[in-house]
Amino acid sequence: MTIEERFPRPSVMGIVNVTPDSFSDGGVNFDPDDAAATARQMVAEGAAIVDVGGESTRPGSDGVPLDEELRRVVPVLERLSGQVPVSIDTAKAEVARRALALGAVLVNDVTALRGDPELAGVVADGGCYLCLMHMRGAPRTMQLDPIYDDVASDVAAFLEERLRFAVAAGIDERRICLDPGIGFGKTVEQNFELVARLDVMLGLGRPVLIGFSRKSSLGRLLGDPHARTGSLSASIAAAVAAYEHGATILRVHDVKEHVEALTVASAIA
Ligand code: HH2
Repeated sequence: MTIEERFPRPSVMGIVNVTPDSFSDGGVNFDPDDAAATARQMVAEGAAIVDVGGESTRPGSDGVPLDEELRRVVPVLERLSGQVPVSIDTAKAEVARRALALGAVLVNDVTALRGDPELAGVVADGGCYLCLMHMRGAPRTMQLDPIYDDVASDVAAFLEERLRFAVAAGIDERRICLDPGIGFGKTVEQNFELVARLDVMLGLGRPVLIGFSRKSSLGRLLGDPHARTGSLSASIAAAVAAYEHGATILRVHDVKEHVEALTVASAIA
C-alpha cells in the first residue's frame, strides 16, 4: 500500500515522547505504562498513527546513547505491539530494527538517513514507511544563524537529494513522505514561509508531513520573543493552514483537538 493510501490526507500523527526533556511534554510519558496509555488514547481520539521517540531533538540538545534510547522505547513498543499503528522517531538503525520487529510501520528520521549509515538498509529490508525530514546542521547548533538563498527551494532541493538517496538504497519511493522540519534550523519567518510555499516541496511528488505543534515560532509570532513553546490554538491554526496548503500528515501533541479541527477543514475542502 502506498503511504497516501495508508495515511489519507489529512491524517494525524500523535506524538509520544518517552523522554525526560522534550521541549513541551518532557517527562509526561517517561513511564512506559503512561506512554502506552497515551498512545492508545490518541488512537481512540482519531490519530492514524503514534510517533514514539526516545531522544529529544529540541534546539541545543545532545543525543542519547543507543542503550538508553532502547531502554526508553522498547518497553513502550512491547506494550503497544499489534494494538496501535506505531511510528518510531529515531535516527539509529538498531532502534529502528527493534521497533520494526515489534510491529512499527513507519520510521521517522529527523536526519533524513544521514545519521546512521545502516538505517537505509533497515528501512529497505523492513518494507516500512519512511519520513525524511530537513534539518540544517544538528540540534546542538541548528538555530545559530540559519541562512538560506531561498528557504523553500533550498529545503526542497535537500529533500529531493535525500529522496534519491533513499530510493537508490532500495526503499520504495511510494512509501516515503517528506517534511520541511519546522523549527530545525529556521527562523520564525522561515518556518511560516515553508508552509506558505508548500507547493515547492509538493512539486517533488511525495506527500508532506508537517510538525508545527507547540513549536516556539508560534509563541514568538504571538509576541513573546523568548517563547519555548506555542499554544494549542496557535498549533491548530498552523496544522489547518498546512493541510490547506497540501500537507497530508500532521504531527501533533493534542490529538483530539487537531482531529476535530481537521475534520471540519476537510469537510469544507
Ligand atoms: N519535530 C520534533 C521531533 N520529531 N519529526 C518530524 N518528522 N517532524 C517534526 O517536525 C519533528 C519530528 C520535535 O518535537 P517534539 O517531538 O515534540 O520534541 P522533542 O524533539 O524535544 O522531543
